[in-house]
Amino acid sequence: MIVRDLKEARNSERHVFSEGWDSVRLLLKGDQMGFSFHITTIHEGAELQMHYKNHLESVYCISGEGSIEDCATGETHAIRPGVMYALDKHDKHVLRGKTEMVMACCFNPPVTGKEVHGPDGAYALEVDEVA
Ligand code: 9YT
Repeated sequence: MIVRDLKEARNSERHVFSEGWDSVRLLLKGDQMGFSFHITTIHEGAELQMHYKNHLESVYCISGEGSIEDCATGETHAIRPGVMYALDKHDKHVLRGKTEMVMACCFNPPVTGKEVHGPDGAYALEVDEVA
């Protein structure tokens, strides 16, 4: 069994920071669960273009308000607590934080912890790396 406390993970290398967001990786590939699990904070006013070409992701909004734009259709969906979105088609999207938003996220395949967002907003697939 794996038990982790978000407060403790926040003060460890599991907590990564980037422009407009930060994220605590509670589960990574190295935990061998078949998915990774993150508590991500989108900062107020952030506008993030993302495209996970190699990963499927589902995201549940715990707190805050914002929106997600589906770049394929131009549709924008409101995000508020209780709303989930799943990028089941590796959907290119723009996430906008009207306020700070706290999101619980799962990735399949799991994030290793060593990815960086490429210029296209994707994470490369690092098959051999274990976080
Ligand atoms: C909301 C969202 O896209 N979260 C992604 C997780 C974050 N980019 C991470 O932990 O790398």
